[in-house]
Amino acid sequence: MTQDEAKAAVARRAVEFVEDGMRVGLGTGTTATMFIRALAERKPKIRCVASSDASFNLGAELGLDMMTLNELPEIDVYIDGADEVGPGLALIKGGGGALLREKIVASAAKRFVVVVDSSKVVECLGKFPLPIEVIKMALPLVLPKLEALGLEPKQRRAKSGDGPYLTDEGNFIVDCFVGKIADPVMVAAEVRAIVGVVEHGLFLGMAQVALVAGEDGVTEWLG
Ligand code: ABF
Repeated sequence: MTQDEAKAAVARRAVEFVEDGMRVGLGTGTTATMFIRALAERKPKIRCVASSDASFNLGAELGLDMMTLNELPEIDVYIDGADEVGPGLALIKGGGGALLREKIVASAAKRFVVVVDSSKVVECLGKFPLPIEVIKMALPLVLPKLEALGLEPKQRRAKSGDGPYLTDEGNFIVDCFVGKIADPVMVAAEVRAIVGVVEHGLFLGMAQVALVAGEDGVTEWLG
């Protein structure tokens, strides 16, 4: 099974978590995009919010009833990918740059189902660089503080190579090359305490279910 086939398999399985009448959070990234497409094919009678402009626009284009959190502040199920899934369904997210809105939508959901291929599953978080969203003017203050924590921060550049990467909220992203995050709760608290940090990509105690696709098909893990 290729990585794309695995992503497609979890995306299809995730559709089973959605029932007519539900308020559904749509995630961001390639796996979430496959989920949105598979969901829209069924023409469900649901209302949706999205964790990025890209997913909002895709949902609207495919005929889903897209709303804002203002109109739909409570969500039954949020379905999104991740960059790493560690013990206890602790996650690193934000490789796609949408971590702030992803965490906001996840926090509004009764149930967060994370959808990944098995290459994302790790015994210890941190091999994938930890993304941190930072207010633009605070960057010169935040970078040395992240360095002092030993997090090896590097500002993300735009994919076009043209200037810094900007999130949907107009903030910078700093990727931290940690290697191993032995104590994610402590790192989350240290990073959050830095003034100018808007949010970090550690999603701890947020996901209730992980759908993981590997050679044996899709397995369901509970957090
Ligand atoms: C979002 O998309 C992000 O949190 C994460 O960075 C990415 C997952 O990657 P993929 O594109 O492989 O689904 O879920």
